[in-house]
Parts: sequence; structure tokens; C-alpha cells
Amino acid sequence: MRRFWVSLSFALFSVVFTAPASAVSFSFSPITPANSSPGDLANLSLNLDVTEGGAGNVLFEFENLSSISSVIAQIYFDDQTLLLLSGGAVQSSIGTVSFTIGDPNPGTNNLPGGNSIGFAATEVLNAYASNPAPQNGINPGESLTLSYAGDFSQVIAALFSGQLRAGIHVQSIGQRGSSDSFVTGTAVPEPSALILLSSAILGLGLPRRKRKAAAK
Ligand SMILES: [Ca+2]
Repeated sequence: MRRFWVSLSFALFSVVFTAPASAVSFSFSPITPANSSPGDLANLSLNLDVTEGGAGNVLFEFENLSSISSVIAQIYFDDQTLLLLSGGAVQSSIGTVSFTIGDPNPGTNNLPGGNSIGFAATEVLNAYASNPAPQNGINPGESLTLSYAGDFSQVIAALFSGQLRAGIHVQSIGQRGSSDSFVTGTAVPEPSALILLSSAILGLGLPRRKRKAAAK
């Protein structure tokens, strides 16, 4: 039995850590105050894929996969020490998407509602949809890939720990046309490999607890 668990965990370890460099996906959680109805929030599907871009660059692909009208109009990063990311350029986009990086009015702009969770935007990293934002932002079926200088593994670790957070301001949500802010780092990351790994850890813990109970 023990041999089985050892082989299983080794197999899962191999899947997680020797897979070729692929995207790590992060979901977004709404932050207070949530202005949208619970029904609208449930129909939003917002995703961030982070990949190694080569030449010391990290790519951030923001995708809007929602089934209701919505537009990602602004993107913010909280990286106060500027140790993780610098520079910044629009790498590519799908759909009618046009963004500019860097704050035109430094010292003024934070993720709306960001103060409530201690989110302090590093303004030189922020990206804003060009006017008019409802068209040039990221609508359902569209995506935007931004490139920043940074070390991929450090950036991923920081996104998991919350040391680095990405925030998005979404406008024109559903029929009410409400706006809400969302942030990474408070959500459970979604890579299927990690889900597998946590199932394996749970699985490994279970027989041990059973044995303990039986010994009592
Ligand atoms: Ca658009």
C-alpha cells in the first residue's frame, strides 16, 4: 500500500514539476463593494494566464470569457518594491483591444476599491484601455497580452503568495451596466495540476489518519 502512495505521489510530482513551461492560470475574486448582482457575478469569467516570454520577460494574458456583456477597462499591479516587474509593453491582443501602459496622472490612480484590501497600485505598471473604453477594453471573447521584464519563477511564486497582485476594473457588467473590481491572490489558483496535487496530498493524509484512529 505504502509503495502505491509513494509511486502515485512521485507520478504527480513529475506531472507538476517536469511539465514543459506552460501557462499558470489565475482566477479573479471580486473585492468589496461588489456592485454587481450575484447573478451577473456568476456569469463573469475572467482569467489571467502567466507564461515565460523568453529574454527575461513574463507574459500576462488577460482573458474575458464571460457569457454576459462586460469589459475589462483597466489593469493594475501591486508590486510596491518594483523588484518583480519593470518595463511593460503590449505584446498582442485578440479583438478590438487597445491599451496604454503607464499612468498619465501619477500619484492618483489605484484599483477602485483597492484600498479596502490594501491594494496599492504600482502606477508605472498599470494599463488603461484607450478611449472609448467600452469598445477598446477587453470584451467577452477578447484578450490582451502584456509583457514585463521579470523572472518567471519569482513572479509565479509572488502571485501565489500575494506579494504580487493583479487587479482589474470591469465595467458595463450585464444589463445593469455595473462596475466592479477584481483581484488575483485571494482566489484559489486554478491550474489543474495543482488540483491533482492537492487531491494527492489529501489522499496521502487519509490512510494515515485512518491508521491512527484504528491504533487508539
Ligand atoms: Ca473590445
